[in-house]
Amino acid sequence: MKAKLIEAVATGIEAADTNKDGKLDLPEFIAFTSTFSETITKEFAQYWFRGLDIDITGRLTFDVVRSHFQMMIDHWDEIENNKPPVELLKVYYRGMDRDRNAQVNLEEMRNFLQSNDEKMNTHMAAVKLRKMDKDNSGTISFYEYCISFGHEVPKSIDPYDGKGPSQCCLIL
Ligand SMILES: [Ca+2]
Ligand SMILES: [Ca+2]
Ligand SMILES: [Ca+2]
Repeated sequence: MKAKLIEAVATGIEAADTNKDGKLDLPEFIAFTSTFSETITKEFAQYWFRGLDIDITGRLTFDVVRSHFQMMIDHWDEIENNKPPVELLKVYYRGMDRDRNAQVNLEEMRNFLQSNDEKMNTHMAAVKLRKMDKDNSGTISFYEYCISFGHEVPKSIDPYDGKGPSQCCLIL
């Protein structure tokens, strides 16, 4: 898959822009992911897209798509060894956090895991959640999520890079 992904990043992004508006919407993004992997489900691609679409515009610039997948290529071995870099965890986390409250609850986590694994059920998701939930709040903060993958990050780490809903309300 790595070789295919390198090729897709080099030549496939603009080609996936079928309506030629200079950006990738969800169907175009799904078509793009299918050029380098046959195993990515439509549901998982949807989570992926949501995680990348930090401004919720429904369209991704070529730059966002290119730099994201280039980052995956650069960190390929870590990802394969289940130690994805924090930048990738941010994308997963934002995808999971459907209501964008910077907490992932059991339902959000189960739905995300199910998109990638049809055998996943609520019980299994709950076991995973409990393991990650260091402060026993019943939800997973981004800090807890990073720690569970072995990343030492500050507690204040923001999965939305200052573009999330909580920041917008502080300014108001
Ligand atoms: Ca387009
Ligand atoms: Ca949430
Ligand atoms: Ca927690």
